[in-house]
Amino acid sequence: MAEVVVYDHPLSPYGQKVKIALLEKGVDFDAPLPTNIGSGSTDGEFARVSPRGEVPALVHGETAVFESSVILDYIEDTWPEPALLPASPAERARVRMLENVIDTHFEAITWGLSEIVNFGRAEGDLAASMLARGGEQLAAWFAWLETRLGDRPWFNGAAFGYGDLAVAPFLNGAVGFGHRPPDGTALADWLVRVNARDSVARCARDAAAVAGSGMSLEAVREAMNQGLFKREYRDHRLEWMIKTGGLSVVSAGLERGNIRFIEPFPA
Ligand SMILES: N[C@@H](CCC(=O)N[C@@H](CS)C(=O)NCC(=O)O)C(=O)O
Repeated sequence: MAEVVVYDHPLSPYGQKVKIALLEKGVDFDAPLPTNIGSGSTDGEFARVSPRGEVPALVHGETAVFESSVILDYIEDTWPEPALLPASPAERARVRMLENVIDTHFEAITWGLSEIVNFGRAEGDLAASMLARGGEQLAAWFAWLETRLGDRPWFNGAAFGYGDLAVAPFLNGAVGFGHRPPDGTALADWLVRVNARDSVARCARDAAAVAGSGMSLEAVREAMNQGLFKREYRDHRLEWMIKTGGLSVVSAGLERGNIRFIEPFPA
């Protein structure tokens, strides 16, 4: 058993951020899949260390940390070499803002596409219109990211770092739904460059292996009907559903009891 445990699901871009940081720093870790993840009723050590029932959660000796950005701070503080954050306060703030935008506004879109494509939450015209709007939103974020990258080789600056691991898993997620940065853009070139990095490539391979071995859509729908999934409709994800025309998806989920929100943590 490694000294560090990261509760994880290979498809989680947040989990990938954490694993990329550990791989870059050469920290050995185990990455178990929590039992019942996504069911709304997790248990054991995972439930204790991750009261939201979310991956990633990191356990290192007596220390347990949830929330990927907080975990990344813990990793940087505990294993400072090689440094992943840029050196100056202004540059650190720049990549942390980038991370925040990607974690919230960008991820909500790929999560929403997954709810429709993989979990069958909408059908027919509604599904088509939500998928189209999601594609338009991603294209707009690609254009914004192009301006953030500017003429830097890496989002972090002169070398790969925090700014890059905070973007790569999420862009790869969008590519998985058929939305990629336009050819000839700096962002498209960066995506090729970042995916050549061993740490990023390993996480992308693990994610692709799980995606390729996933349940059929019929099996997922059957599992939903049996109440085996109760997915978290949190903050920006809920906003995405509503602003993209999926209020009826939220209502249906509430009626059927297959979506969940965060409750107060056990005392
Ligand atoms: N803000 C959290 C988000 C983590 C998160 O949303 N994880 C998802 C997987 S991508 C999860 O575990 N969801 C559990 C569920 O839907 O029940 C972080 O940065 O760690």
